[in-house]
Order: sequence, then C-alpha cells, then structure tokens
Amino acid sequence: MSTKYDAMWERLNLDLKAHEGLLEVLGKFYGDIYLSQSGRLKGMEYLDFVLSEVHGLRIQELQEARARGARVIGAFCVFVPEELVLAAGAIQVGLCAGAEIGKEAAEKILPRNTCALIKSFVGFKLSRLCPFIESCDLIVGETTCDGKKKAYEIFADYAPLYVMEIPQMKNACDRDLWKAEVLQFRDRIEALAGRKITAPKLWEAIHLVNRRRRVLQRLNHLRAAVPTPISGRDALLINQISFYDDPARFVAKIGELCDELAERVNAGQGVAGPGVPRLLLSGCPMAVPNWKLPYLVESSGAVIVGEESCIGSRNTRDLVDESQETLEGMLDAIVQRYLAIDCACFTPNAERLQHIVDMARDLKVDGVIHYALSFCQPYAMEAFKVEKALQAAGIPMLSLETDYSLEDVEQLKTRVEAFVEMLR
Ligand code: BJ8
Repeated sequence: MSTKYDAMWERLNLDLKAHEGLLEVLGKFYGDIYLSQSGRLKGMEYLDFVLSEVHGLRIQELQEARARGARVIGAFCVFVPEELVLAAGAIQVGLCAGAEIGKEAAEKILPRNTCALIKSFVGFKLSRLCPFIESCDLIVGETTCDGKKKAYEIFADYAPLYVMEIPQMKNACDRDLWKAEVLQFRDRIEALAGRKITAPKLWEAIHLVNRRRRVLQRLNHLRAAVPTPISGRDALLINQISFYDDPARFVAKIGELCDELAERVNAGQGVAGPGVPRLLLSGCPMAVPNWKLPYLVESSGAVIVGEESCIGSRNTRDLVDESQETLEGMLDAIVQRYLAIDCACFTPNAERLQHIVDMARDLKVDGVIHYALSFCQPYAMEAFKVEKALQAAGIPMLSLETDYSLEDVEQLKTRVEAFVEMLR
C-alpha cells in the first residue's frame, strides 16, 4: 500500500517493502496494547497521533529542518547533553532500538549473546528500516557498557558516529574527564552546525529542556495519586515520545494532559481499584516499541505507577541549574547535572539503590519488578544489590531478565501473575 511518505522514505534509502511490514506490525501491536484500554485520557489522542505518524510527520519535519540548514543528531543514551545540540540550532532525537526486527542481520556482525537493545539499533541500520537513523547527520554513541562501546566500533562502518567517553566513577578526576568530554562535544557540534554556542542560546536551551523535565515530573507526581489516574503503559509511552517529539510542542501538549490528570485526581478517579497492586518498574530503558512487560504486568491485575529507568525518572529527576548566566557557568551546570545520572554502568552506584527505595516509598508501591535485558551485565548484576536494599526496606521485588522476543511471554506471565497474587 503506497502512502504520501513513500517518496521521502525512498529518498532516505529505506527498504520500502520491509518498512511497510514493520509499520503494519507496529500498528497491530499498538492497537492491542494501547487502543484496547478503556477510559483513556482525551490527552492521549495526541500521543496516539504522534505514534501513528512516527515515521511520517516527524520525519518530514526533520527533513524540512535539514533543508533549512539545521542538523539532526541521534543519540542512544541520556548522557548526550541535548542542551548543547539545541543551542547550536540543531535537533536531537533519541533513537529508539526497542524492536527485534533486524536481529538476523545484526547477528551477522555482532555476537548472538548481545543485549536486544544493541542488536536492535544495529539491525535497524543494516535492514534500512529506521528513517530516524537515516535522517541523522551525526549519531552520538557513548562508552557506557562494554556491549555498546564495542558495538559502536562496528556501527561506525555504517553511520556517521561520534563517541563520548563517560567515566565509570564519580571522583574529582572523573568529573574533569567528563567536563573535557562535554567541551569536546560542544566543539564537535559547533563545527557540524556551523555556528557558535552563545550564552543566550545555551540559556534558552537549558530552560527548554528543563521545561520538558518539569512537565514529566508533574506527570510523575500526578500518577503517584491513589488511585493512580493513568495506566503505566500510557505514562511509558509519554516518556518514550519525549525523546523525539518537538520539545516545545511536547511540553504544551503534556501540560494539557496533566491538567486533565489533575481533574481526575481531584475527583478521586483512577484506572485501578483499591485492591489492585501498585508496582514500580526498575532497570533497563524500555525504548519504543518495547511494551511487552508493561502490557503483561497490567494484564495480570496490577498497575505500574513509576519507572526507575532512563525512559522514566532517571531522565527527568534532575534539572540543570538555571541560576548560571555565563557560558562557563552554564557548561559547568550541564557537567554536574549529567554526572548525577545513576546508570548501572557506574561503580559504586549506591545512589541508585537509594533512589529506588525512595521512589518505592513515595509512590506507595506494593512491590518492584526489576527488569534487565538478557546479556545486560550492569543491570543484571546490580539487581542483586537492588533486591537487598528493597528487602531491608521491607519491599518485595521480582527480578526478570528478558529480551524483545515473544517466546518467553507465557513464562513471564506466570511469574508476574504469581508475584501480583502474592502482593494482594
Ligand atoms: S544512562 S541505562 S541510556 S547506558 S541494556 S546497552 S546497559 S547491555 S541502555 Fe542506558 Fe545510557 Fe545507562 Fe541509561 Fe548496555 Fe545493558 Fe544493553 Fe543498555
């Protein structure tokens, strides 16, 4: 079936036939997991629209911006400072990597025992299925886990890549290293965009990205109500879309959705009754369209009220300090804000354990599901410490390892149902 975007996708060198198949599967999956929910917020119509146009309208906007001379930067990690990209007049998009499509192609150049997220972005590129990747003038990788670090060496043969070094600890020397990386990244972005990052432009960018964090913080605050006014699936989708929608438009639309949520909270309306266990998901990021576990959890009689992940609170918790006025001061504020990220790639990483316990208490959850992608050592290893910290706080935890395939759905469902039953 031809669409109004075929010519654009062809120019981007997508494999049109395979891409049509991908959109078909995605549409069906979305219908089953999202549109089948009852009593959704009116504000979710915007998210439904954005998702239905995920490879259409937003890509067209990126192409139009590129035609006006703007550059598009892709990133796979929340360590890439978007403020610098925006201040240079460029656009940053989070590259999703949440689908299994392209896995066979990826396994030809990567070991099979690589996490699904890495296989996904390599697979998307090799199979010519992602118009976001193909719209990027530069893709920014980072030295977080070993899998990503080494995969980028291979990926660099296929896409324009720049890699930022992320320290593994948080001592003074690590901060110096990180600052040097941020400055080097600034230089690279300025060279690519052909313009200098000035203090007023950086000030604007810091405020814009903070506004997006604040609206997502407001969403998190509202969904903490008992009963929770929004499903975990819908809240996850909002977080996922925040990575590639136009930031100013997103802030306005999610602000409206939060107003609607506030009305529900004031009226005591919720999506789950009093006996429904409230859960926190914690662990690896869930990129679009990785909705497998949230769907399983919420169709097993529980409701998700928070995500301790990079597509969740880890990305929205901390703001960049807005009190700085000089370029130097603002750059330092960016260095500091990003180094506070508590990714499992850091050692030691005690602040993450504390954050999980705090979130579990604040959100009044009955239990936590720790989620690690298969072959993800940082999160799978850290799960043991998370469990210990939660045990000490008297909060039950279920530890799961899975990937993007549907092969283990029945097995996962049995474990999730047993956990939910135990919490009742
Ligand atoms: S800051 S969580 S977005 S690195 S799942 S690829 S860790 S083997 S995604 Fe992440 Fe940045 Fe950290 Fe956040 Fe490796 Fe694990 Fe795969 Fe992972």
